[in-house]
Amino acid sequence: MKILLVQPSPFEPGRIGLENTIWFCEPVALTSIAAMVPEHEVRILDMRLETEVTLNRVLAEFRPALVGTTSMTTDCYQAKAVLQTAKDTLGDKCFTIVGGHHPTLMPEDFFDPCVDALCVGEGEETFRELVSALAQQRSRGELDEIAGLLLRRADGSYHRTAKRAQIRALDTLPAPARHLIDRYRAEYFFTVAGPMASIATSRGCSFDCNFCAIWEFYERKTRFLSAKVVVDRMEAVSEKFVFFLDDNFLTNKHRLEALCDEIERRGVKKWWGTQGRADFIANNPELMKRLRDAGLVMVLSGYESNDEDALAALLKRSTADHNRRAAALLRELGIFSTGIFMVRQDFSEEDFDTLYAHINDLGIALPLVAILTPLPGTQLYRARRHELLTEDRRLFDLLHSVLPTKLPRRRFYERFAEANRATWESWKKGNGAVLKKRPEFFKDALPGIVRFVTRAHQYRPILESAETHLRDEVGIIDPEARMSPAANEDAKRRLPVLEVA
Ligand code: B12
Ligand code: SF4
Repeated sequence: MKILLVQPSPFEPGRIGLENTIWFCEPVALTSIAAMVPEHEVRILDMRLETEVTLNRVLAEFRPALVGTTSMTTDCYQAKAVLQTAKDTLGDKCFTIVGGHHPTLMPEDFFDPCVDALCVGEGEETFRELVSALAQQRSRGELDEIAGLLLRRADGSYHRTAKRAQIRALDTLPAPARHLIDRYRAEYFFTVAGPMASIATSRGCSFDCNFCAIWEFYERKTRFLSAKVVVDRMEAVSEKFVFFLDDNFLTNKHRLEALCDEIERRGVKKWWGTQGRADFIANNPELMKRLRDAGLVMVLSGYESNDEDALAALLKRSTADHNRRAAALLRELGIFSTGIFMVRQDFSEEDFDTLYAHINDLGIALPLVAILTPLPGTQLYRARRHELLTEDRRLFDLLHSVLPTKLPRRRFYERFAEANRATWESWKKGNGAVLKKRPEFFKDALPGIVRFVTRAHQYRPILESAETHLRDEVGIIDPEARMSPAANEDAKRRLPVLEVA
């Protein structure tokens, strides 16, 4: 059977997002499910790297019997557009399916005639069974027997099939079918590290931060690839740089020790990065040193805030002291710390000043400032849904405020857009430390450094401008409604004319 899997593109070229300069990674969801159906003819299109017309052309030429796409919240409309294009081109001969975090956590966003099915939760087994059933031309009614789906009925309603049990032993899954993305592989990077391969080595997280739905998506369970299989996968990729995609990689000490043993024993020489919590880093200096010696060169951590009350309110279960100790340790070890910090809607001018001063004090290599966003599926969303200014999924990208701000909105974005410049001291301190301690990394990363600097320069004008954020809201957030009543009053007092984007 012919299958086309499509990674959607952002809805507007050049829009600010992580993928511009910070993190652009291979479509692991799609290579993972593709690996489950090796007997079929599968193609993957990464529309972030293709021209707009490619999808139409490939649909018309390849004429797949199944088109699948993936979606996090921000990709919602573009994912639907992919499936709509498939239906428009091929009609009902083509079965369409979407999977990923957003369809699992907010399925109603995909209840649309162009969507035949939604994959709920993990996709490997569900996809394999679905493809097998479609290849045998089983009737739509018989698909009801496949667990883990929401299936569209003739009357337009969706039927939820049995719950799909999670795959217990991740080692039993085949390695993702990366050969299907060979032509894109040179393009994927994390900051200066690229070309970069991505490997997901665990699923789930044992914490329950209220702004994150990872633990809900994976039903509070965490599962791991064994150290042996992780290193098999590392060895199998030709890229010098590897990113472990796990949301919380730094968690099971026993596994991390085993991973270091395995990397050392097999003499694997790769630079790798991952995501991990500041409290783990701060509390495990010896293990962090071992990981560094095994090639760890960058860690992305949610530092979130300088304020204990704010950390507690997010149910983060770590402290500002952990943040401080983690940042210092990473500098000392020569590991790049990428830190995410959250700006809240109740921020005053002083709160912005304090946050930026705190970041400079921490001295991390790459501070990323984001806006607190109640992502669909999270506790925060359920608690604050009634306050949302919009449900438009394009603005749930952590770079726009979907809640009213205390400062006048333009001022809020002006302060937010200052983040890069205001935290320059931190960049200098954090990067300087790594440069001194790991000069050999910079040698290997030289082409990536050139690309990073070029792209950063290219995107600076939009990244550092409040106008970009306001522009994106035009037609989505009502300029009157988007001010909180208090901010509105304040703005009216201070500004002769209420400026709108
Ligand atoms: C890499 C990554 C990115 C990459 C892009 C990834 C991509 N390919 O598009 C980048 C860096 C660009 C990115 C950006 C963002 N990301 Co991100 N990202 C991830 C991360 C760490 C890994 C994704 C991955 O490959 N996972 C491994 C694969 C195997 O898992 P999977 O995607 O869930 O796929 C499985 C199932 O979902 C299902 N499935 C998925 N798709 C399909 C399709 C079909 C047809 C089928 C049958 C099944 C299926 O089967 C797969 C195998 O089991 C996830 C965290 C995570 N654990 O997934 C966050 C995550 C997806 N990101 C998230 C967020 C919030 C963002 C941002 C909004 C904010 C940010 N982090 O700054 C931005 C948005 C981008 C924008 N421009 O606005 C959230 C999404 C929450 C949500 N409600 O959608 C996640 C879950 C992180 C979190 N802690 O909550 N991200
Ligand atoms: S934010 Fe990180 S630590 Fe918190 S639940 Fe999500 S993945 Fe786990």
